[in-house]
Parts: sequence; structure tokens; C-alpha cells
Amino acid sequence: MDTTAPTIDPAPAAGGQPDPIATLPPSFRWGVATSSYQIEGAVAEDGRTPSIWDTFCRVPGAIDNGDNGDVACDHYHRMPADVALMRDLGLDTYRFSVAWPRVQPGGRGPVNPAGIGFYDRLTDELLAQGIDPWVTLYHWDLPQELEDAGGWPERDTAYRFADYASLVYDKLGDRITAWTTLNEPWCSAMLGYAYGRHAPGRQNFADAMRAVHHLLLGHGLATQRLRAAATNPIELGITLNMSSHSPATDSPADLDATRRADGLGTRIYLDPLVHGRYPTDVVADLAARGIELPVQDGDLEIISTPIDVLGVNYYFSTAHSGVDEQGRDRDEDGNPIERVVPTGRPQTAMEWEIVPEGFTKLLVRLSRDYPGLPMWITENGSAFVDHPDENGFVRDDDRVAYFQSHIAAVAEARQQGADIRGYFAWSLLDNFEWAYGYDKRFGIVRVDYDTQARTPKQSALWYRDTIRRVRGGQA
Ligand code: GCO
Repeated sequence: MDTTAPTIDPAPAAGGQPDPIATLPPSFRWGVATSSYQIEGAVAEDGRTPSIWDTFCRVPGAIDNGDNGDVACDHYHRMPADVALMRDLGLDTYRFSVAWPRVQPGGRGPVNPAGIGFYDRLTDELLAQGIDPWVTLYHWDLPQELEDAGGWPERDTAYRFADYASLVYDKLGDRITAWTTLNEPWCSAMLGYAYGRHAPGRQNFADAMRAVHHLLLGHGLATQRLRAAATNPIELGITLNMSSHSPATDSPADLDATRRADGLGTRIYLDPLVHGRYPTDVVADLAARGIELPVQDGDLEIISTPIDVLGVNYYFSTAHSGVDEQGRDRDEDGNPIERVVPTGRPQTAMEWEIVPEGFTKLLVRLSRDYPGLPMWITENGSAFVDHPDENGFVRDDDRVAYFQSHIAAVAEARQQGADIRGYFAWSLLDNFEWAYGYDKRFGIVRVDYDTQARTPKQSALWYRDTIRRVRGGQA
């Protein structure tokens, strides 16, 4: 960490108002998040076999600029220095994901010692630096062989996932307490199987709904396996990406479009996870499309196996209309129109609207609809077009402003009773942003992909200083 770089004072709250961040307790926990395919590289090293993302990146046009994760941030070979960056930021914890095809090549059979060895070393390096590991077992890199056997629409994949989870826990459970099963099942199911925007690139809504159920089943099976295996303290959970949905107008069509968005975006996951049932309105919506979730006896009891934490990934909120630009309320297939409409708010480089108030609204709603479930912000951050100086330093005022407004939003939700224990900034490093490739930079540390040099941005220094102030009680 270049400690000679300017120490950035947290920007004062707007309008001289007291800064909500100052209300966060010194016990609040701070981290950064990454994921295996987005930063590791070394895709064919030490026995790793292809994931669906290795395959998808070879589909012409699938990824901007034809980018792929073959090298990414070369984290596989640079891990100790990256952990030292986290130490210099003063972090409490680090959220990373384990690459299934590295640990269990082909998605079946025994553990690959060289593959799990990387995470073994990473765990020890983190603990040596006083940083608590937070594991995500699945952040989208499904072994290709399991996709070839049907992928997440296939029920057996859920059982393969539980087997894999047990292998990882057997090796790392003695030192790691925080375990989340899935990152964003909505992305896996909808972007991967309905919209074709993510690996494996399928476009079949019925398959996506099967994937939803089997992802949740895999979560439940893995949660039961790890809970049963745990001989040390363990905190089990899942990470969901969510937003606040609002109607563009108070028309019945817009109100119903908003209900649908919330149903498929949030309640189809949290209701079975927490309440042990799918939401009846969503089940009815699916039935109207001739789709029935492949629920078998006992599945919902497995899926609703109690968890200890809910990971919340938040980036933006959306307004919804039930009619298209021509005023029609049905698409060419006769399905209801669900259209996101712009509200004129400022946007990030992802063209996501910047809505910190939607973050507070979401967190308060979650605390009221799903009470008793402690929350962690497992991802929050923003991509902006960065302009490095001659030394690679980026003065990213826009990203600092995003972090400040959204961490303040978390503090305000806590003030309204939401039980939020910690915050992971997305992301430590600029990295492979899925279908956008490397053009979109979310890191608080800049990566020069030609040299792999890491340079903390202003936002890293701001984050470091904010952590110090909150931890020291002087925010
Ligand atoms: C997600 C994933 C991350 C993304 C980040 C920015 O939430 O989509 O967890 O892998 O890179 O959110 O889109």
C-alpha cells in the first residue's frame, strides 16, 4: 500500500447533516469481496478442469472484447501480495469463492489435493494477517461436465453440489467459520438459463425455473451436510442479489409488474429459504405460463434448513412498468410486460441507477419480512470510468461518493432496526466483469492488466480511513 498517497477524509455528509456512518458501532465488520473466476486465472493449472465460464467465453460474441478469465488478475500466483493489500487496508474479513472445478475436477469424485491446496494456503495467509476468511462455495463456475449432464435444471446437480461442499469443508472447516453456499442464484438461473447473458448461455425460462429450485435444493443439502459435519463454530448462509422495486406509475399494470419483479427477484428465493414455501402469487404466475416448479416431497424442508446469516448484494434499485413503449401489456408470447423504466437518476458505468435510498428501503423491508436473520452486505460497489495518472493512481471521487452514500444507507437501515453485522466492498481488485469482460472496473485497487501491477485508488484510501474512524469511534 502506498502510504505516501493522500489520506482522504470521508466526505462530509450532504448539507452539513450528521454523517450516518458515524452511527456504525466499532464492532461493525469490514471486508472486501472477490470471486474465483473473476480474479484467479490459472484456469488449467494444478488439475483445474473447465467450468461453464471457460466454455462460455469461447462463444463468439458472448463476452465483450472476446475477454476471458484465463489470466484475469493472476491472483492464483499473486495471492500473498493481494492479502497484504487487504492487511494494509485494515480489513477484518475477506469474502472469496472456491472454484469447484479446481477442487473437484469434473464435478465428481475425490478432492484434487493441488486444487484445494490453493485455498488451504489462502486461508492460512489470511489468518496469519489477522483477516477472517468468508467462503462462498459457488460463485458460478460450475464444472462443465455437470452442465453437460443437465446443469442446474437437472436435480442431480444439487446432490453433486452437496458432495463438493463437504469436500471443501473437510479441508478448511477447522479454520473457517463463515460459509455461504451460493452467490446470487438469481444470476445463475436467470442470466444463465433464461436470458443467455451468462454461462451456460441457455435461453429457456422453464429450465431457469428448474434451476431456481435445484440451486435452492443444493443450498439446503449443503447446509445440512456442513451443519452435521461441523465440529467447530460455523455460521451458514446464502448470498442473494436484491433491489427495491417501485412502480413507474400507480396504474394497475405497473403495480402488477412491480409485484412480479419482486416475486421473481426476491420472494421466490427468500420465502422457501426462510418460510419453507414458494410465494403463492409467483406459483400462480408460473402456472399461467404452464410451468410448475419441480418440487418433490421433503424438498422445502431441506431448502428451509435454518441458516445463520443472509448475505445481501445490492447495486441499484429499479422502477417498473407493465406496458411497453406502445402501451401494450402483453409481449409476443402473450406474457405480461415487465419493463424497467429509467427514472433520470445518475448512473454508474454499468448504466445502473444510483439509489442509496433504495438500499435502506430494501434492508428495512428484509428485516421486517424475514425477521431474526442477521444480515451482512456481501457486495456493494460501483463501476466508473477510471483515469489513472502516470503512476497508475486513480482519484475516483465518483466511487468514493457511491461508497459513502451506500454505507450511510446501511447505517440508516441499522438505525431503523435492521440487524446488519458487516459490509464487504465489491471489489478488492478490478476484475473480469462477466459478459462485460475487463472494461468495467469495480475495484478499489486498480489492476494494470498488461503488467498485473496493483495500485490502490482513492476509494481504497477512503475505505481504509473510514474503517479506522468507525473502529476507533471517531467517524
Ligand atoms: C454479481 C456478482 C459479482 C459482480 C458484481 C458486479 O453480483 O453480479 O456477485 O461477481 O462482478 O456484482 O456486477
